[in-house]
This record gives sequence, structure tokens and C-alpha cells, in this order.
Amino acid sequence: MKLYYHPNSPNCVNVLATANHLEIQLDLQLVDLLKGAQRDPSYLSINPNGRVPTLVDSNFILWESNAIMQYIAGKKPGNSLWPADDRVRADISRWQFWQASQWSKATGTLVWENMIKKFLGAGGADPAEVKKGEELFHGSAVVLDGHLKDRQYLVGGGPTLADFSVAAMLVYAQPARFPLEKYGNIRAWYARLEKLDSWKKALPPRMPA
Ligand SMILES: N[C@@H](CCC(=O)N[C@@H](CS)C(=O)NCC(=O)O)C(=O)O
Repeated sequence: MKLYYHPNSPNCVNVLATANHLEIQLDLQLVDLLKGAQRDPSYLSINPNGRVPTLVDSNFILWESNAIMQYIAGKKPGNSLWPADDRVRADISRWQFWQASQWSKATGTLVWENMIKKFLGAGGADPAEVKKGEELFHGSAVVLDGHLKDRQYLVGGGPTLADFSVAAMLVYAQPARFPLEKYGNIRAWYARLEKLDSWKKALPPRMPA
């Protein structure tokens, strides 16, 4: 299976952590986002969104990182990241949908304003947008932190796809200045994930200065 990816993309870190954890071999194909390769017609022909990641498994093409994680995890039946029980899968999917619909908006706004804009030379952070991002962040972080009270992981007693999806944006918690001070349960949970070899191996390299 080929994975079109970029190593700095959190939406690829989640897929890579899944593959590492389950020892699934992926043939990694770099899409150089900094050079605009995501808008190249040949790439748009497999992912018309012009985003990474995209998985190609012979004649099957799949985009959206959460769908890719479920698909590749399905290649290793009996694994603990994506257990075969319907309710467990629904619970994991719940967090993956929450990540895509809510958490990514909050974290994505702060990553863009506080980190990527500077990196791309696209101007300073817009205070109004940062305020909006922080409000969205607190709205979602309260939910996540509350869920993690008395829990080690999001679903069940060990890491699942849910943790990898929701944790991915936290790789940029510091440079993107996520206001995590009040959320001790999130910080403890993320520190737990950081100890996993599969997570460590998936972490992005430092952004070039
Ligand atoms: N919901 C998508 C989001 C993918 C996404 O936004 N990828 C970003 C990198 S983290 C991207 O490719 N951006 C390139 C661009 O917008 O030009 C997923 O989970 O796969």
C-alpha cells in the first residue's frame, strides 16, 4: 500500500502511528506541500481535495486520515487499536468524527495563526482569529479533559485509533500555543501516548527554520 504523505502533517502522524503500532508496511510517497505538490494535476487525480494523506491499495484509493486508519487497521484482524466489537468501533468512530468536526477546527485555527503563518512568511497572527481559536479550543478541551478524568485512554483500557486521531494535533501544542494549562487530564494522557514507540516513530521532524 502506498501512502502519499508529508512528515509534518498531523493528519499523517495518526496514520503512521497506526501503521507502526500494527507493523503494517506502507510505501511512503512524499507530497511536498511546501512546493505545492498537493495541487499538481497528477496528485489531484487521486485526491481532488489537494490534501494529504491519500492511501492507494492497488485500484482502491482512499483519502481522509481517519478512514485510512480504519482501513489499514482492518488488515490486521484481532488487533487492539480497532477491535472487532461493534460498540467499541462505534465509540472509536465517535472520537474520530469529533476530531474531524470539532477538535480539528479549534486546533487547526491555532496551528495556522500561531505557527504556520510565521513559517510561511504569511504575516503575524491575527488577534481576532487567535481569540476565536482559543474559544473553540476551550469548548472542545473541556469535553476531552472531562472524558479523560479517571481514564487512561479514550476508549477502553489501552490505546486505540481514537487516541491517535485526537492526539495528532497535539504534536504542535507548544509552537501553536494551545492553552492547555487548565487541562491536566489531557496533558497526562498525551504524555502517556508519547511513551509509545509507535507514536515516537511517527512524530514529525522539526519544521525547517
Ligand atoms: N480531514 C483531512 C484533513 C487533511 C489535511 O488538512 N491535510 C493538510 C495537512 S495536515 C494538507 O494537506 N494541507 C495542504 C493544503 O491545504 O494545501 C484528513 O484527516 O485527512
